[in-house]
Amino acid sequence: MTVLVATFTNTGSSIKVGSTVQVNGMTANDFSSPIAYTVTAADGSTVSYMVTVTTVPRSELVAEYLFSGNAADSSGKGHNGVVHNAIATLDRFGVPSRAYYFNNSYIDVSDPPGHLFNPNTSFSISAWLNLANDSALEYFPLIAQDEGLYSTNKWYFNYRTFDKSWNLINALSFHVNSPSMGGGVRINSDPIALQLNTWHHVALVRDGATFRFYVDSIAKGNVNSNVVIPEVNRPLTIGYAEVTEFLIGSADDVRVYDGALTAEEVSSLFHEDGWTGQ
Ligand SMILES: [Ca+2]
Repeated sequence: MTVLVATFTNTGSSIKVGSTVQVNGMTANDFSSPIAYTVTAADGSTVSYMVTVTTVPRSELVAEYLFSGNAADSSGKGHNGVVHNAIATLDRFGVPSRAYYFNNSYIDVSDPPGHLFNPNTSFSISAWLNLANDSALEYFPLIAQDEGLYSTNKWYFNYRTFDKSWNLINALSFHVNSPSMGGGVRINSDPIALQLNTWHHVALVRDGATFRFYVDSIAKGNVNSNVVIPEVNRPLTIGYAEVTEFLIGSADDVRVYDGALTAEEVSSLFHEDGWTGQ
């Protein structure tokens, strides 16, 4: 943070931070605090822009799957995944073997059993999804822990085109169930209609009694819920849930945090490595 070099394009005659002329891709600054960039136009008039750098703290990261040729957990917490027939594929930058394509395949993380994080206070899930074209599908599992079908212990984050009653919803959905919950709870984002064959960043943040959804860093719904997520005595799975539901498409950079990400931190994850959208 203390020696970061910015790249920028500009019109006008100069850009300064304080009295120091800034050179694109050259001048380093300390971004521990917001910095004012002052642009001077040809007529001598000036405009200042405050620039704030947000990084996502890794202290609350409990699992991180960058899929750089395997499903290793790079969080340092040792929750390594095992790949079951998922195929290494291009990531959003077009780099080979940096994401996984799923089609009746999955990754599971069996060590250790039980919660990787405390789901009943605050947690966050961040990932990239690229849904393949299959009009027959109504659900796209991203990540889950479940003991099976119906009213078994589970939490399950997915994208759904239809709800249980076959109403078109096109929403990110967080489903919780247990033997004592009957039909369970479905917490849905605003309608979002993810484009197929396109990388989208999706995020779910639980901040106490509020669930927040984001797509490509844009807020897509706040839902109040005090749902109690049960202990689930089954492995965490990526690309698969509830015995029969499989992701058809690619996923990448799946991260789970034991804390609530801010909107700025979600935006920082969306823009990671210079991504500006597809
Ligand atoms: Ca990746």
